Amino acid sequence: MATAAHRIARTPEEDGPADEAALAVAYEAAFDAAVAADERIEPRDWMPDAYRATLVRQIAQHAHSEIIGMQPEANWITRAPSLRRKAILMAKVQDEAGHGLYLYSAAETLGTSRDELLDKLHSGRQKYSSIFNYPTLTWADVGAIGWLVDGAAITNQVPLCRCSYGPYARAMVRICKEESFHQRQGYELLLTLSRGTPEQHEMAQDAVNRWWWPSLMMFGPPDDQSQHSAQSMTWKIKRHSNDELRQRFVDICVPQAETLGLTLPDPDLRWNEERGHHDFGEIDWTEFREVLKGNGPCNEQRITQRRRAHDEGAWVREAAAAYAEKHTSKDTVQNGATRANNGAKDGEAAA
Ligand code: BYC
Repeated sequence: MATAAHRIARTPEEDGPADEAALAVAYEAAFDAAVAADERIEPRDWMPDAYRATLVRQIAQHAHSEIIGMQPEANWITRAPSLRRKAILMAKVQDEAGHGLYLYSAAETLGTSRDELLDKLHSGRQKYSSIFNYPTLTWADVGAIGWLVDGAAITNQVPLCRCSYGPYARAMVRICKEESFHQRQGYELLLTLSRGTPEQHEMAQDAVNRWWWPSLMMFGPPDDQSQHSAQSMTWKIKRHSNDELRQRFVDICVPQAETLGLTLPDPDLRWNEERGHHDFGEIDWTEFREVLKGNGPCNEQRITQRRRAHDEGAWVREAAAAYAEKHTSKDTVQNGATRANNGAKDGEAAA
């Protein structure tokens, strides 16, 4: 039986000459039906231009966050306190690079090249997550990033595994599995520090104090100021609003902080029996907006380092392109030769 998604995969050519306006209406209706039926929209399906643009915006911002997000933690690779911690941290930072690759590939299925997206990141025309504009001052920050930043990422990203756009949803499945490992390593690191010497405990507490509020900002502006949420939820790109996910994250963190023996730096944090959730204090949205404008503590450093890494990697891209080119031409020659050979053999057989 043809599903709505199959119907929208049909192109105008397949439908034969018809009234273009009527076709556009039919495609839009089929797209809406596919979304309503929780079917996946795939790259070759018809989709509204605004849906495509929204996905490119969100996936690009997400991909950029993954690769910029390598920087704060990479800062501690050379100073990890043991070989075990160093190996774990290197694996984690490498995972983030991989996540960037899956996401840039997902964006490519929408017709946007990785070069184009990187160019927009480097020229400041596309954003990355606010969270990566804060410094990693001590080793405990690696733990706080794992517990809070990766924890917030999982809370936000698990629902994205059900995103209406197939390639993004599928990329998120693997990303979430890896993020879950990242979150646990951060939690275990903080637990070790918290149960260590008084100085180590204090270092863990200080890191949590500094990362708590920026982690809450990761979920984006409050719902009444979120310009994209309503449309993204109608399209089932987002499944929950920013405030819903933020609340879920706070509710998850409170008991975890108790087990860690650490406090969350919010005097207004308390259980609300009536709501069945924790109330929490006012987020400093002025700080959030300033970070988004480029005025956070590390914005300049992060983007400068990213541009430098890109420039220094130019020779790798050139070598890879030359290698691919060489193999394509070799394959073409070889395929040509094989075809000629096969032709000759067929001729022999016929003779
Ligand atoms: N930082 O209408 P809204 C990671 C922007 S990676 C910066 O609510 P939307 C990790 C927003 O883009 C973490 N900008 O937007 C990696 C929009 O501006 P534009 C990244 C933000 O899209 C390595 C404007 O504010 N995760 O976890 O409906 C190591 C209005 O917002 C932020 C993702 O990207 C922010 N925090 O919702 C460890 C997940 N918040 O584009 C961890 C996928 C909002 O109009 N993305 N803005 O100029 C999403 O789920 C959504 O895009 C957001 C925002 C919830 C972030």
